[in-house]
Amino acid sequence: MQYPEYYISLEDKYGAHNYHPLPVVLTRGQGVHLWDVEGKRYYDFLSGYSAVNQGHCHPKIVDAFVKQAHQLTLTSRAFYNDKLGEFEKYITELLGYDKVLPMNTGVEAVETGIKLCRKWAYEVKGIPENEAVIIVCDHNFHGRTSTVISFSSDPDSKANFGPYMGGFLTIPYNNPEALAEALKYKNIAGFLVEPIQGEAGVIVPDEGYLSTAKKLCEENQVLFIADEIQTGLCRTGKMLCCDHEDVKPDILLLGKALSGGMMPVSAVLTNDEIMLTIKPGQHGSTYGGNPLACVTAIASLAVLEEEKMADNAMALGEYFREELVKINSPFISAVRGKGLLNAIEIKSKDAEAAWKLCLLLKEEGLLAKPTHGDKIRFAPPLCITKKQITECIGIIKNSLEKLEE
Ligand code: IF1
Repeated sequence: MQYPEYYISLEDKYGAHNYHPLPVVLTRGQGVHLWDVEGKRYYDFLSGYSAVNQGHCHPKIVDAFVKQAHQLTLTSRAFYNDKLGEFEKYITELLGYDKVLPMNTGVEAVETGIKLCRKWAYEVKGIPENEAVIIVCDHNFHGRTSTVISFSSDPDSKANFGPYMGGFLTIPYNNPEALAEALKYKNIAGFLVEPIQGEAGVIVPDEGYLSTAKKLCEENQVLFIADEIQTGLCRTGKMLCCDHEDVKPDILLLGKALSGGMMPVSAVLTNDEIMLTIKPGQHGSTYGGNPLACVTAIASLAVLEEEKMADNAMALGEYFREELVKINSPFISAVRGKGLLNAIEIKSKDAEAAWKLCLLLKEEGLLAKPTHGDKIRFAPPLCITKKQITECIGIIKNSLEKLEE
């Protein structure tokens, strides 16, 4: 065992400086807990940015993963394998779609959704070649490829990575009138939206926004593409966040918790009319649909269902926000969220207050990370219990009391 400083200095010296982590070096995880290299235990309130909804190293997912790792991990899609079809059947039946296209990272699912939408626009809707436009929202976060950052409004993600990809039109989020106006433009193919904007600071749109947006898209023969990479898979208290408004996206993007944190697994689900516009050789990925990913994904979805994680997220999310409000701290200017995807906004003269609070939380045994300076996301694994949430509220309260003006 080495001191934490050792591991931090290794990353600092040999790794790219594209992150600014909290100074904690983790070595083990189980359920809602993480342990650092000195043996200190923490509650994980980030859950790998919602990739470990099922909890760290869930035994059922680990078993499926290890068993398959001994048997067969990758064939490429040049051949069939005996796990891909089973995964495809499982996930399409579970979520009610005709077909699925498996990829790896979240942003690859977004790229795939964009490509499918464009292909459908040219070959089914009849938009003239290279003229298709996809509407996106201000302050979106959909990943970091050069296409996806082309329609980001975050200067950090975007600046000096040009030239950018065209064919995107940005409108304000949570604004059906703006969507209705944008849909009047020529050659609109799709509307890409996060049901809750995660990176922007857990921005929950008004009730009815998603259903209105879906209806407007339908009226204009435009595909409603939901990025549920962060909001999906029980995080917000339903299997999908769109389920809160009984909206069924034309194209559904999933990632993160699809593998319970074991490996990158993402998926795009849609109907035959859209999916079958892509023919052999027109899209793919070496690792997409590999048997190890497929069995891990089936186990990850099964755990969400068997352990009723949506219901737990819904009930404990309500309780958590209520208790946060009761703390009544002068530093908290907003509490918002849905299910166990939550955030607080920190109000202080000190611009570093949110970072300092996260350091205090770490000392008290809870890990969370600030974004945009003043927001802190609270998103524990969905296997957390009421007793544990209550203990965490105590930790948050103590830390806020130690925070200095
Ligand atoms: C990072 C936030 C979370 C996503 C949505 C696609 C992707 C993401 C809605 C891409 C990824 C991440 C990536 C992570 C930080 C993070 C994040 F802070 F940006 F908002 F989750 F909270 N669509 N979200 O949220 O998925 O390719 O990364 O698998 O470090 O950049 P990916």
